[in-house]
This record gives sequence, structure tokens and C-alpha cells, in this order.
Amino acid sequence: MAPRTALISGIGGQDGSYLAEFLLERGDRVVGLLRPGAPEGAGLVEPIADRLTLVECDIRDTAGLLRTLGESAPDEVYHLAAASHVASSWDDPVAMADVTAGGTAAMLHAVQRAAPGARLFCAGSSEMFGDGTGEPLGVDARCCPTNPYGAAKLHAFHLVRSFRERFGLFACTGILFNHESPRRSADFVTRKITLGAAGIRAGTMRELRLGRLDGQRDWGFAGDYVDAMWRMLQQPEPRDVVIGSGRLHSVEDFVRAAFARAGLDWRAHVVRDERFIRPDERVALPRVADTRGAAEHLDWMASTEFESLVHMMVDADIASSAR
Ligand code: NDP
Ligand code: GDR
Repeated sequence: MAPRTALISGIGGQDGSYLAEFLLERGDRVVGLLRPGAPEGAGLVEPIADRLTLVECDIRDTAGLLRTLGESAPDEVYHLAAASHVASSWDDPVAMADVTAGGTAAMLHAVQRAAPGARLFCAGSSEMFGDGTGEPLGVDARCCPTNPYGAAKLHAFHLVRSFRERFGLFACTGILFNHESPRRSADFVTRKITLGAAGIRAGTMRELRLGRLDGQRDWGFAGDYVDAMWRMLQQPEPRDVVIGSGRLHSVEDFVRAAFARAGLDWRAHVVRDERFIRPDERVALPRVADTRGAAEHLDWMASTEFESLVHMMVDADIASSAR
């Protein structure tokens, strides 16, 4: 049987790299879209670049997407490209809407015109819900985003639904809660913490400056979440699904566990810095995933526990700081 072809936008990012490995392992041919002129080149897929077909194409470039989809004839498309940092979405809200919502419109249009038989997964975000309600959040929960990133992801979510209904595309959104890994960018708090703990342990850093520690997140391991993405495209019908662990931990929980793993007392090293505090974040209303949809429809649950995730990330950063 000929190998199946999967196309991944945002392949050089955290999820793209895990997903590419996952699909190669399954025997698929993998085509990846890279942002043109990205300073890191192939990004996190550099080590496996010779096993991939990589194409430079901005996610807003409809003509480039039409051409690439037409030439590669994918069976599955995983649309992961986005500007993914929440706090900085206030610095350039136009670019956020353009890349994250506009890029999804461009991808949907290209799939509909050039590869209408392909199955399309889009990376949605729990930020589209806005504040939590005290109850686990499922696909039907109220959406009231509190920042330009969340608003762009909600726009993208409705675009996917409307293309599905209008053209009968197999297109669905995974509403993803936070997922982390040793490949996470240091712009996000978990990796910032594990790099800080490893750096302080190695003597190359003295302190770690963070914003609020009382914010809570539903955190899982990115390697588990790409399996859920794949499962969504193996279903008989396209269906939006919430993907999360269903468990909340605070930033302080993460700091404490990470520093303990590095053999340090976090209180001696962590400094509060106003620059990292988000005025729009209402920490009293954390969001947590309703995990029942993923269990029922995908037979999926987040299998890596919080402590294991923290240890995996700290151990990786300690190992690389020793090299
Ligand atoms: P990353 O930021 O690691 O990866 C996003 C990728 O998109 C990067 O490779 C980036 O390239 C690329 N990209 C950005 N702008 C463009 C553009 N204009 N054209 C083409 N490519 C572009 O994010 P993750 O891998 O962590 O997340 C994957 C997806 O899942 C994103 O859509 C994110 O919003 C969503 N998500 C992630 C969650 C998480 O906790 N990780 C939770 C909820 C949703 P470059 O690096 O060159 O800028
Ligand atoms: P988030 O992740 O905004 O949830 O978005 P991030 O790791 O940036 O923040 C998590 C929590 O940590 C607090 N915090 C800090 N955050 C950062 N980045 N830097 C700091 O110094 C710092 N100090 C404290 C934040 O206030 C917050 O409470 C992630 C991204 O992957 C999105 O793309 C995705 O859609 C959502 O998760 C779900």
C-alpha cells in the first residue's frame, strides 16, 4: 500500500516536531510548512529534516498553500501554525488576527479548493473560553476570550465549523489545553522555570524572574497531545474535541517541583518581576478541561502525570547544561 501523506503547518514548533516523529513512525510521508526566513531554519525538526519534505510558505500565503496542497495531495492536514504567545498578542493584535485567524482561513480555503478530500485538524486553544467557570470545560462551554490570541483562536474555531458545514469538509478543531515538553520555547513559563532551575544549579544563573505564581493551568505533555490530534482524524465523522488533563496546578507548584528536582530551594532564587504580570489575567477563575469527550470519542487521556512532566523537563535541561 502506498504511504499516506500528512501535511503539517508549523512543523518547526513544539507540537509540529512531535507530530512529525509520530507520523514518520507510523510510516507516513510528511510534508511540513516552515515560515519563510525563520532564523532557526527547520527549527525543532532540523534533526529529522532529511526524512521530511519541507516547504517554505507563510501561513497567510493563499497562493502558496494552494500550490503546495495541490502538489503534495495530502490525505491529512494538521494546521498548527500560529503566533502562540498569549501575553505578546497585545503588542501586535493585528498580526495576531492576521496569522492565527487569517492563516486558518487561508488553510481552509486551500484545502477546500486544492485537497477537498483531505482530513483537516486545526489547533484550537482553551484561551478561546476566556475565564473558567469552576466547572470543567467541554466543547459546548461559553466562549468569551480575554485577549487577542484567544479571540483569534475563537474566530478560527468558527471558520473551521463554517467550512465543515458549508462544504462538507472533514475539518475539526482540537481545543487544546496547555501542553509542554523539553522542546517548549523559553517564552512559556514551564520551560523558563526548568531552564532557570538548571542554570542556577549549574552556576550560570543567579535568579529567576517571574510574574504571578498563583495562576493555575491544566498542563500535559506535548507528546501525548499529538496522539490525540491524530486520533481526531481517524474518526468516522469530524468532531471538535477538548484535549486536556483535567487537573490543575499552579505556577508555584511547577516552580517548587522543578527546583526540588534540581536539588534547590526555590524561595532562595525566584524573584517577582512586574514585567511578567498580565493585567488581563484573572487568576481566581482558572480553566480546566472536561476530559470526557476525548475519553469517549478518542479513547484518549493525558497519560503523563504532572510530576513526570516536570522531571522530564528539568532532567533534559540539566543534561544540556552539563554538556
Ligand atoms: P509553537 O509556537 O512552538 O509553533 C508554532 C509554529 O507556527 C512555529 O513553528 C512558527 O514558526 C509557526 N508560524 C508562526 N507564524 C507563522 C506564519 N506566519 N507562517 C507560517 N508558520 C508560522 O507552538 P506549539 O507547537 O506549542 O503549538 C502548536 C499549535 O497549538 C499552535 O497553533 C498553538 O496556538 C496551539 N496551542 C498550543 C498549546 C500549547 O500549550 N502548546 C495549547 C493550545 C493551543 P516560527 O517559530 O518560525 O515563528
Ligand atoms: P499560557 O502559557 O499563557 O497559558 O499560554 P504561559 O506559559 O505563557 O503562562 C502560564 C502562566 O504562567 C504565568 N507566568 C508567566 N508566564 C510567562 N510566559 N512568563 C513568566 O515569566 C511568567 N510568570 C508567571 C502566566 O501569567 C500564566 O498564568 C499557553 C500557550 O501555549 C498558548 O499558545 C495556548 O493556547 C495556551 O497555553 C492554552
